[in-house]
Amino acid sequence: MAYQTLLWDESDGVLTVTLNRPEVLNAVNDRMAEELLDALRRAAREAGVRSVILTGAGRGFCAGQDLRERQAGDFAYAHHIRTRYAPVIHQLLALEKPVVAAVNGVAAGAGCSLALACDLRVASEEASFLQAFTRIGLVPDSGATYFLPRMVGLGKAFELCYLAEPVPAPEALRLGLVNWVVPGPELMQKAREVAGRLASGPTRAYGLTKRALLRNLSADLAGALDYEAMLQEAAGRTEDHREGVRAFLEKRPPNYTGR
Ligand code: LHQ
Repeated sequence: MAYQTLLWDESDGVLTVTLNRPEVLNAVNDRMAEELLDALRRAAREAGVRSVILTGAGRGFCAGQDLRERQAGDFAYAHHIRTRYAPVIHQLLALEKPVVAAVNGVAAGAGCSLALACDLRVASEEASFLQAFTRIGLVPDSGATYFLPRMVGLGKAFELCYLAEPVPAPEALRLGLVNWVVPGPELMQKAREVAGRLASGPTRAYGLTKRALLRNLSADLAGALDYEAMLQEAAGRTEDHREGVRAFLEKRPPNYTGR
């Protein structure tokens, strides 16, 4: 698929996907939703991709649904969310490779949900996070009501969703919405540093760790312990595990290949 709304850039095992409709702060139209899903599926398939950065072109990260694409009231809302947004969120979580959001500017509505569905977030000092939905009489979607309370607690989630005020990057850091905040010019360097480190790590172990953390969000202890045991069976059979132990015993840094 030739991308019209995304940029795909791959180097040293790190794939950078850039949402590229800067004139509308990378608002999501049908084409972008389709392309993003395609790009994430491709990232899963390609063994050379060992970590992913998701960022936005221009001054915004993503302003959520393109509100000019259809007139308010004319969306088949449930169908639109089920067919455009939910598959992207599912794919981000199902992608068994680390995904880092490099949040370069405002992340609003479903654009904020996209950032929250990534594994890690680096934000520039100019970034902000906005639960824009209730501002236009809508309900938080695309996973916002799943991730927000888990990240910031239920009371704060209510505040962010009801009052729909932008959360500036330093406050987002304090709340645990982001992992790092850096000056704008250093954003991609920091994101590449994190994603690069992860791309040279034990890819299968990261993928299985992601599965365990996500699935065990809603497990009981017995279920969580058992699921971990099952995944360890798979991690224990990888070449990277053998290499990790060898490197430890030989007192040298490991050379992980993702196998
Ligand atoms: C936009 C947008 C945008 C189009 C900025 N669309 N053009 C799911 C399913 C079905 C239906 C509905 O929704 C959903 C999920 C959702 O995502 S709902 C939430 C949708 N998003 C929003 O409500 C956010 C709307 N945008 C804003 O509130 C502001 O643009 C923010 C706070 C993000 C940024 O404000 P400013 O920095 O002041 O920028 P701006 O407003 O001047 O925007 C720059 C341009 O981008 C402007 O175009 P223009 O031609 O006037 O320069 C905006 O119209 C355009 N733009 N967001 N979502």
